[in-house]
Amino acid sequence: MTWTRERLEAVARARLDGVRLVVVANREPFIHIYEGDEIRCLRPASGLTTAIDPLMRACGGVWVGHGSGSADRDAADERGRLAVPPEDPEYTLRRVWLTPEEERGYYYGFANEALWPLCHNAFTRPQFRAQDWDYYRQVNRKFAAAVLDEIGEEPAIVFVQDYHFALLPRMLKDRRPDLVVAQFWHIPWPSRDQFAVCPWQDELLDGLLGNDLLSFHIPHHCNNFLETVDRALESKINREHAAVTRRGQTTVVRPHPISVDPDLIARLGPVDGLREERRLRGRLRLGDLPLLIGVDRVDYIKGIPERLRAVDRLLELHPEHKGKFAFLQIGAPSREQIGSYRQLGHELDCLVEEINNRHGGNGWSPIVWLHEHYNAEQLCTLYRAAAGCVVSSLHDGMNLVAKEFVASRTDQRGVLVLSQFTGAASELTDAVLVNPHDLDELAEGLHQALTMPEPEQEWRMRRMRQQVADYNIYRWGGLLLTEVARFLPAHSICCQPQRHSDPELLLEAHG
Ligand code: GDG
Repeated sequence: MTWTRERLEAVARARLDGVRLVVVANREPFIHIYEGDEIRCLRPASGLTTAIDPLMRACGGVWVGHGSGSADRDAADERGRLAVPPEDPEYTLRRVWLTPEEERGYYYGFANEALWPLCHNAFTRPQFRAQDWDYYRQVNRKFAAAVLDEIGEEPAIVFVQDYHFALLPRMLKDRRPDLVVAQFWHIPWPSRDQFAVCPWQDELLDGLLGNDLLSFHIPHHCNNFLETVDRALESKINREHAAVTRRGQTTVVRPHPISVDPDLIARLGPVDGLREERRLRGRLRLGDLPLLIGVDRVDYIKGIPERLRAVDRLLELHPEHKGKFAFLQIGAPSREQIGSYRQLGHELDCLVEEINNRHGGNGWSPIVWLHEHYNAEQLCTLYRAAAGCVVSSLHDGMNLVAKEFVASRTDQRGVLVLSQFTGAASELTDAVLVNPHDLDELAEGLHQALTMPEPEQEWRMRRMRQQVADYNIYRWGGLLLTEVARFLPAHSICCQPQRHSDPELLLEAHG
């Protein structure tokens, strides 16, 4: 039976029954900014908010996040609270205020210059600064205080998101051992030798072992985590049940591949999609050329330079494509306070100019580079207009762009060229899978996207669409919730998983 929003809502009601759900994520799902004297509400571009927002809409509860917009204080009450989505409220957003020093040290510093490169095999060296680490601890404490304030004396499930809060689970458990705490780590977990270079690995691991449940996208990341703990800390590891016991507390470690809402994506976009496509093509001077597209935050893990060099190589290997297609790269600006991200932006500007100068002419340029944010409707129009979508991440926990592309292709056409180093590659095995470090292989992938016969596009796309429909975001949320609810004391839930009538829940939550 397919997972839907309604089924997730029913599971949430049955499992939570009066127990509060508190989600903690650095990023807020809605951000208020000043434009002149006007306040505008925006939805930030990130895989995490794309994935958790539907879960919150289905379950209700509180989302605790960093209030980072210029008008955020004015749009919230004195405790930093407001009902969201603003036009049709379904849950509460609680904003936590950080000083500029805290944001620099905790977010840009430790989370994004130490943990992010540490966990991704993208050959960018992590920066370990003691001051950033101090801020990371301080901000984790600040969020713990906000969560405890929201919960009061009530029972609650706290669902922590990502690498910004490795210390938070232990802090919560120390204060309230009765809370159920779970965490989803949205990025890969590296090998134990890679993680061991972090000067604070023991504290980070101990913090994470405050969770009752710790979840990653794929089994490989779970195994890496267990091996890291085994090497670094005094603890008891039960391999058969993928569980770690330390200081009298057990943490189970489980894979849950995140996904998207394919029905919502299929409905997204303008009523007259073709007219919108023509308008976009006209504005970008693309004529009727077949399009290859890339959509990413500008981040060194996404393999964007590799992809552009593959366009260059494609034109060397297959000059017959000259003048016959365009590669459209959307790069949403990201983390620009960090030097390596600014540098990447400059590198991309230069690379595009160099490749376009080498191969372009007669009014044609192979690459169109749009270093700006596009809205979700525009992205869907582009996904549908494209002959192929290229995801060439050097390493990626999952990669939701790949799944969004597939979900938007209601016409069963289009080719997905996908890096084998994404979590998505273990599910979307009918994509053209490539090693982004192998320039010729990536270039051949682009060639395949431009030349694949329609019947082959169709059978590959049908199978990938089925996969995304079956393993959608509601399934992710429903199975995680079911698994987390098993940690609630018997009196606070109305039905235990063993008594649930849905066989898929029983099998998957216990399997
Ligand atoms: C992390 C992990 C994991 C991109 N540009 C624009 C825009 N986007 C949206 C996409 C997609 C999201 O941002 C990006 O999601 P990803 O999954 O590709 O990547 P990360 O942000 O790195 O997310 C990743 C994810 O967490 C979830 O667990 O999959 O591995 O790194 O939804 O559509 N959205 C809009 N304008 C843009 O210009 N509106």
